[in-house]
Amino acid sequence: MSTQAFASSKTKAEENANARVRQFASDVRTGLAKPQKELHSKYLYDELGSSLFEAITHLPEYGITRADERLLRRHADDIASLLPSRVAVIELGSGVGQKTRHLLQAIGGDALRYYPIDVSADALARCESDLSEIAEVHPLVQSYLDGMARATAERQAGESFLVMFLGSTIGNFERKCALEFLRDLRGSLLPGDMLLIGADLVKEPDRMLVAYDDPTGVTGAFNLNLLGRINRELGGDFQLRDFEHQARWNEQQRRIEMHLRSRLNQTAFIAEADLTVSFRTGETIWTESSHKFQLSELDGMAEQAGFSVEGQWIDRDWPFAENLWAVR
Ligand code: AVI
Repeated sequence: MSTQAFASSKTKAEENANARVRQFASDVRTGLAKPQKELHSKYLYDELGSSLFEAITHLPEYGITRADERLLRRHADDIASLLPSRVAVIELGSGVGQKTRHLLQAIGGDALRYYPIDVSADALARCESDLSEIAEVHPLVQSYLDGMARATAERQAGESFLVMFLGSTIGNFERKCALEFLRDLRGSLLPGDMLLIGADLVKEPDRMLVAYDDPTGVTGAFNLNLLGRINRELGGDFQLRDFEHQARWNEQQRRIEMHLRSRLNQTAFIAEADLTVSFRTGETIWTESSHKFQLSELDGMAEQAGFSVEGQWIDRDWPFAENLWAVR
């Protein structure tokens, strides 16, 4: 690369990074001005947040990842047998891609292309080194829909895509937004393409609550890191010790909500957002929702988003459903 080309690509990268900081600052300003203060859950996942989430997936109280992996391990051959014969795989929010290994092996073939999409470059680097013996790995450090556009642009003649959206990440969308997202996803696919989507099912509230408020405090650290991230990236002065993690089951909306509760009356300043924000004792910032699903609801979502249901596998130890949908 010439010196000039290098300087211009560096400037572009800097511009993108500045735009990301401005967007983060603007979202923080908007979210903290609401009567129920909130911060978008996508900001939980910087490099430290992604590592803490990876640790959550190993907690004995958090059954989602193991249920998802069990289903994929036990039913990989059944799932593969329902896929079109020439298929390339895209995974939204792959992380290190550990759960996907079984299905990639079951699909097989000499030149299986796998496009893991994630915001964590570290997780994707591990994903590539772990799975490159099974598939040609094309990591994409991008948002879901941008990554989808990049991957589907590489569709070859006669080929279909299998999109994987595992781990019940669909539950982190508000129900209405989940449907809009699935419709957008459907819009970026063609008839013959398929979606494998994992969804956590409603279960006893105590079991769900402890999964999001583990006694080791890993989920608490994951949640509090959001304030740490604001301090690091936006020049905030949050005292993390003056907030505590809280998980709540909202029965009416069938979701676990994570909040950060202020332990005292306090004020924080966020330089990049030019914002001073006050908290009363007990006031919370709502940081995440994890919606839980009924089986009948999942089939309705497929129908409304333009998919047909081709298969469903349920884990009995930790009620969780793996769903295979085809583009109609
Ligand atoms: C990524 N997502 C499906 C997780 C969940 O269960 O909602 C994120 C998480 N939040 C706290 N623990 C795990």
